[in-house]
Amino acid sequence: MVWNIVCDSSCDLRATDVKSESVQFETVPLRLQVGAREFLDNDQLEVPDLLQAMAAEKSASSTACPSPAAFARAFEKGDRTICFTISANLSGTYNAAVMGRELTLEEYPDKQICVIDSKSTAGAMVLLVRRAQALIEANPNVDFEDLCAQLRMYQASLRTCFTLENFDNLIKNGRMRPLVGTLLHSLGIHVIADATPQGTIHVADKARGEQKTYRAIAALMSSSKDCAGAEVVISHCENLAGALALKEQILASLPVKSVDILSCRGLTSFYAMEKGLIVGY
Ligand code: X90
Repeated sequence: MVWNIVCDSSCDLRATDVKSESVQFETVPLRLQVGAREFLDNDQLEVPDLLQAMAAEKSASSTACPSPAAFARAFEKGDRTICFTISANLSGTYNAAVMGRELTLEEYPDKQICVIDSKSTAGAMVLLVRRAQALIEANPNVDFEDLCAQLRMYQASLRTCFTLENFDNLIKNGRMRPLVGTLLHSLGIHVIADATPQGTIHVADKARGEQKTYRAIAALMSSSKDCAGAEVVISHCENLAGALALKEQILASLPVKSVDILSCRGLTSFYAMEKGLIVGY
């Protein structure tokens, strides 16, 4: 019995980040189009190269979800697969994974495949992968449907918020409404956004200066759910110093269990842009 955990590449884990005797882990890459150049968001992608190309490019840039066949190739490698995707309200990735599941089951009707919409991305997906891995390792014979139900409940308990220096790519690609008024024009204002329960982006708050921004993020986290014992994952786009300062603020003001820091892979770097911080908890 081979257990498979599959994610799209917006989950900021690399293949080497998941070590397990009993579970295989694979990420299916999205594609990033910067002017005439295409980057595949795999483990070989160098984020600084991507950011440099983005800064140099004047024409439109965009991203594209993986094909159903790419998911099917990943699903075929296991007997039982748990797949997490980026929010279906932000990307066609979830639908591609569901179609990939159908393709796989046509050929291998005995396989079991569960596709779960994370309604988020980045750290929330990392937490889902870790929970799936822990539950499978604790009981490799766990009932498949029970496991999927537990993971769906965990998904619904997770929250995401983020702050970016630059929302251009999210707005230009139609993933969020344009910022208005003071949000757009005041210098030094940091916009803090969060994920709605449906997996869309919502502007939640604003703050002036970095320390106040981190305090506002901690306050938003505390009002969004009971954070006692929560595991927190911060993804940063070339902003380790910011991630460390935010981690300190979270540990000082919330009763969370742990705060891990990861660097953004390609897809989250494309949208979070330089200095972006995304918090899953
Ligand atoms: O299908 C595609 O081409 C991918 C489109 C992805 C669009 C948005 C990615 C945003 C990632 C900001 C964090 C947002 C968390 C929001 C959760 C609802 C970076």
